[in-house]
Amino acid sequence: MSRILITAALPYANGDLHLGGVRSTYVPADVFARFCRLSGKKTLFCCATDEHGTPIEVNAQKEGLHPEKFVEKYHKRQKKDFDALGVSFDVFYHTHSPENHKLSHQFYRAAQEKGLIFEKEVEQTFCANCTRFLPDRFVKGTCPFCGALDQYGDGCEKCGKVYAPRDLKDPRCAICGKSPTAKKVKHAFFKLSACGEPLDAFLSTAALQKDVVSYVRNWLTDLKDWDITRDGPYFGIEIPERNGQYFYVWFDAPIGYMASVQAWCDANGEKLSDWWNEENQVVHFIGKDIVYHHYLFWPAMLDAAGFAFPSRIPTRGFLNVEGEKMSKSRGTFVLVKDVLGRFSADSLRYYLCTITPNSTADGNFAWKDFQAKVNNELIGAYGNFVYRVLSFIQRQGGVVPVPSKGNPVDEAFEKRIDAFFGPVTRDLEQVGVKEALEKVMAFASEANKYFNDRAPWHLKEEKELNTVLYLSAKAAFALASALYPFIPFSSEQVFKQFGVFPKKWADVSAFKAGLVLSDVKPLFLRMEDRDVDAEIRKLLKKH
Ligand code: B3M
Ligand code: ZN
Repeated sequence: MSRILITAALPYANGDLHLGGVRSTYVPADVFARFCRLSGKKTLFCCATDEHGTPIEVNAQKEGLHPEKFVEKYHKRQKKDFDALGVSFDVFYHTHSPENHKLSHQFYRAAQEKGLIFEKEVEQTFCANCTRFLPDRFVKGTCPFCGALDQYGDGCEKCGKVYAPRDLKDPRCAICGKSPTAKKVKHAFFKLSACGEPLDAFLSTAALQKDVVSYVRNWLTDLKDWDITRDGPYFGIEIPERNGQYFYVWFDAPIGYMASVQAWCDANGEKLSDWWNEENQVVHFIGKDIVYHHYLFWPAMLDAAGFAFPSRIPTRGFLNVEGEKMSKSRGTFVLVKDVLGRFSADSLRYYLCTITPNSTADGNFAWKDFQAKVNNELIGAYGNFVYRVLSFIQRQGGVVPVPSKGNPVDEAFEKRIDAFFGPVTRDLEQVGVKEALEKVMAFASEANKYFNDRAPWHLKEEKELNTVLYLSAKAAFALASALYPFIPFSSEQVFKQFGVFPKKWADVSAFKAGLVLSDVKPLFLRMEDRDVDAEIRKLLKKH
């Protein structure tokens, strides 16, 4: 049976998880991974912290920690957030690892053998006082575009323009404050300009996201060779034959996907080649800010090293908060752990799925919208239905009753229970999380309507009452099964109340008359105004 390998973009071990990343990448990837596993596919869901590069080195210095200690600290914190959110990685590894070291050298050598690595002299910023090269973040100065003071060497936080450290007016070494000089040095380049043909073939992969491919194709005519080295000291993977130079973080970062698979395989007696091959699917979930790296650099590197191209790269847009760009200083930079401090993981997962279409469209997180979707849809259409049905049965003795045939309304409803999975499955196969969820919720409304119309509290005839209760309970079980990939915690609660778990995706045969209900209680807490308003006030305070 073919296998499916799912990866989610590797978060920098440089801070806590924020809503933008979980909305674009981790929640959709987790929904898909859970759906694949439940569908019986052999699935491996991998991620790691991205631990190299200058921003990490700079921040480690600020915290007075060695980069190794620093990334370890954030790796642990992110792991905790992922667990709390129910993101079910099979492996959450590190890019600063022996596996990644080894594979990065393998990729480099393979590219060399294919003639895709060449040397070129570049001018780098150098601090004579510190006797070191100063990569982007180690240089500060005045923005050449808008004149903002005290900006980093890689771009201006005021006007958003991107530039090289040497473009800064009045550049200074961020460590000692002295003005740096320029020094010529040889770097290794990856000859992306020679990869037009394989990249063209890759971009013809049918399952790639059309809205992305259409603009990536424009870049093919002007492929720029890529500087993959950085001068030491640099927190990264050293290239011994280049004498004190390191791989640029973006060279070893995607190899980190593979290194995580390798680490998992070593621990589980399997082989990397059993996962990463032409027969299987390799699916990378990413945000649209890293399209260039995943649609060009990475496939070119894979091709050079003789590995299969990815099958899909689900690519999602940015998240705004209350209509504004996420920004730390404006208080719109919302952390996962802050939301989970007050509201449940399933509420957050549900809401994020409703604002994440199968495209690069940006989403907007708004507290009042979050509250309305949770209270009206998740609880109003689903949670209350399940609770009403199960507590009704509980009051009748707590056993799922035996149904009878004959009533056309009931029979039509039973057909709907069996049929609604079909379109949901098709959406999920295409990684359409929002689209699939909307279809499940449409069925929840149908189930509600059925329960209200058939009003079991008015039914006197036992056979009829039993049938309505049986079918309503079956609908509740089917809904919990269909919602499991999206909101696993509450679905598990429903399965426990029934005492059985679904055997497979879209298979409700575990549900039957005679099941004894236990511990029936509401699945969710309403989001109250006072809590939501407190979050909004927090946001306004920073404005
Ligand atoms: N660490 C995070 C980002 O730019 C970056 C992703 C690496 S994926 C191989 O969003
Ligand atoms: Zn200096």
